[in-house]
Amino acid sequence: MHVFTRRPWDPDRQRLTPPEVFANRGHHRRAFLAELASGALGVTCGAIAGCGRPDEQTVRKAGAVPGIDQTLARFYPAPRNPAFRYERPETRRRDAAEFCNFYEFTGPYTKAVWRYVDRFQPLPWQLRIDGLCSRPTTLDVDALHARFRLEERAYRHRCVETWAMCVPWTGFPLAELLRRVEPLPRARYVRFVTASRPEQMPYLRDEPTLPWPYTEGLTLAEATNPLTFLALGVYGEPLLKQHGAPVRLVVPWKYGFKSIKSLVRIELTDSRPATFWNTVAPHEYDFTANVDPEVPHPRWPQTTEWMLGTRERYPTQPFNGYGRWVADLYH
Ligand SMILES: Nc1nc2c(c(=O)[nH]1)N[C@H]1C(S)=C(S)[C@@H](COP(=O)(O)O)O[C@H]1N2
Ligand SMILES: [Mo]
Repeated sequence: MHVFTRRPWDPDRQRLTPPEVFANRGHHRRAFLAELASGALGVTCGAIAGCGRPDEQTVRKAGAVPGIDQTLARFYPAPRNPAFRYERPETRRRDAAEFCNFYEFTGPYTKAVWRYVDRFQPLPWQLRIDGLCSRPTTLDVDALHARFRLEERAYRHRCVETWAMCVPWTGFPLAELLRRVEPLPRARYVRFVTASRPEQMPYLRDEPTLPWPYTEGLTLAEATNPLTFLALGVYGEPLLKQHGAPVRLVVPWKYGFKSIKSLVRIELTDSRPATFWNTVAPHEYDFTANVDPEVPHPRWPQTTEWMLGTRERYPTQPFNGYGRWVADLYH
C-alpha cells in the first residue's frame, strides 16, 4: 500500500512556475504548453503549434555555462579509456541534452529542463569534501580539472523510469578524490549534496515541501569502486547545466537517480545517510538501487529499457551490464 495518496510528483499536483513568469519570454510559454500537451496529457505533438524539436545548437546554447569554455578548453577532449564500451549506439548529444531529469528545475518535466536552466550560474563553484576524514578540502572547478588525471568513459545510463542513454563522460574516479582526503577507519558511507538555490532553480519554489537539497549516498566500498566516476564533462565538453554542471556523480550500475548532479558537498559518515528519493517514496526507491530486471518498480516492470532519441528497446541487464565490475560488492 502506498503511503501517499497524491504523490507530490504526480501530474495533478504540478505547480511548475509558468515560463512566462519565470523567464518572461513568449516562446517559452508555447513550448511549455506543447510539452504539457504531448507529455502530460497524451496528445500527439504534431497537432500542436510550436512543438517542433529544438536543434542541437539551441539546447547546447541554453545549457552552456557562461565563461567555462575559455578557461577549461585545454582539458578537452580527454583521452578515452578503452576499457569501457557501450555495446550499442551512442546517444546523440542533442537527444541527451534535450531530455533530462533534474527535479530542481522542472520536477517531472524531463523535456523542459533545458528551457529552465537560464538563471542557474554555476561559476564560481566550490565542492567541499569533509566529514570523517583526516584531510577535508574544498575544490573549485579549476582545481577539479587540474589536479586529477581526466579521462573519457563510454557508459550506459539507466533511469529507474526505463529510459536509457549511452554517453561519454569526462572526469576521474571518485576513489582518487576520496583517497586524498584520507577517510578515517570508522567512515562507512559517503553522502552527496546538490546545490540548493531557489532563486536559480524554479522547482525548489514550486514544491518547497520536497526534502531539498537533493541528496544521495553510497557505501564507502561502492564509492571507491573503480566504476564510480566524478564527471566534469560530457561529449568532450564541460557539462551543460541540464546535465549537472559543473560536477556530478556517475554510478552506471545503479538507477540514474543515484547519479546526483551539481554537487556542492561530499561527506564521509559512519551511518547510512538519508537520501532524497528514498525519503520521498521509500517503497519505490531503495537506498541501494542497483539496476535489476527481476525487481519491478511498484508501478511498472523493469525488464526492458528504451534509448533516448531512437526509442530502441533493449532487455535490462543486471547491474546495467556492469556485474563483472561490482558483483563482489554484494556477496
Ligand atoms: N540533483 C539532482 N541530481 C539528479 C537528479 C535530480 O533530479 N536532481 N535526477 C537524477 C535522475 S533520476 C537521473 S535519470 C539522472 C539524469 O541525468 P541526465 O539528465 O544528465 O541524463 O540524473 C540524476 N541526478
Ligand atoms: Mo532517473
